[in-house]
Amino acid sequence: TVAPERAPATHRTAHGERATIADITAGLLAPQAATSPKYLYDSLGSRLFEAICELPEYYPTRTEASIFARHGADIARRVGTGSTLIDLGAGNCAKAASLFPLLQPKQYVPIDISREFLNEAVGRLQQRFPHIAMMALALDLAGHFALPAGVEAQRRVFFYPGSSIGNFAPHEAIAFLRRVRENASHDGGLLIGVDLIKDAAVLDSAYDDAIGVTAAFNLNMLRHLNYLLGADFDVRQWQHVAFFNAEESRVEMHLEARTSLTVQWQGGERHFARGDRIHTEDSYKYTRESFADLLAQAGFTADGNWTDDAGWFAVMHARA
Ligand code: AVJ
Repeated sequence: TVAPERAPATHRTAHGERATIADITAGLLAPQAATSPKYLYDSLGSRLFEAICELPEYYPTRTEASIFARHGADIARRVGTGSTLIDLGAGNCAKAASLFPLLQPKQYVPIDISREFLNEAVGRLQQRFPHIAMMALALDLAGHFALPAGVEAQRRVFFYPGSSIGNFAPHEAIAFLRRVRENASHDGGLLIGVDLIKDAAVLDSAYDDAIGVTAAFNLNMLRHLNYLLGADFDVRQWQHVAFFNAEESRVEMHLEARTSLTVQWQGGERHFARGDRIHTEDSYKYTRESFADLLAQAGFTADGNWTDDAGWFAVMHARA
């Protein structure tokens, strides 16, 4: 079953998220123009992200998978079997499904903003794992979220892989993890994937790959904004810029004007000089210590972490 969406369908991204013209306009008109990374994900954007995950330069997905493959038994000992596995931003549910044999959850609760996508994935999964109770929830995790009564209250384990936490600034990440903990009850936990600080050249190429898939992913946001706002961005007038900002410990993505130009949309217009940028995404990187500290600030107790040989990515478990 999928919970009904409550908010009126005004403007929605391909993932079903409410996109307010006013919000996007405020970002585009700010002294440093910026947009939320959620606008990277229309249907083409989601497929481009899937392609990014196959790139040799984009190490997070395969490195995380290698950690689960190598340390799965140890991870399962910490997490325990028979839990209620709550998958935050589940998408196609593939990552969680690959852990079912190890974690043997009693109930699986995938949460994603895109209801249709989720419904399809869960339908298929339920046939493969008929003994696991499944309850798909279409929820926007950006706000306060409360889990409905059908979600088992005992042994809730929240699963947040892929370093999705990196899109939050640290203070936002703490607030988000506090909300997760509030939903976890006393005997719950969190299993999370965290991307680690590493050589800047490795980070730079992971977000600026040789064949330009990440560039296409970033530039595609302009097409999406054209659709959402009725804007007149000319994609060819912009270029992808991505780099590791060591001071802020984050990879930044920007779209940079290649020429002097003006963009108009429903409710606004802005001139961009050549070289001006729109800040489209931050992807924060941590050390194992700095992330353990962040977990502690959110009220969690760190309980096991695993990494790859190069120390590029970490999977961490914490108790509520
Ligand atoms: C989906 C937020 C984890 O930050 O690595 C990939 C998104 N952006 N390449 C990341 C992304 C550019 C990704 N997350």
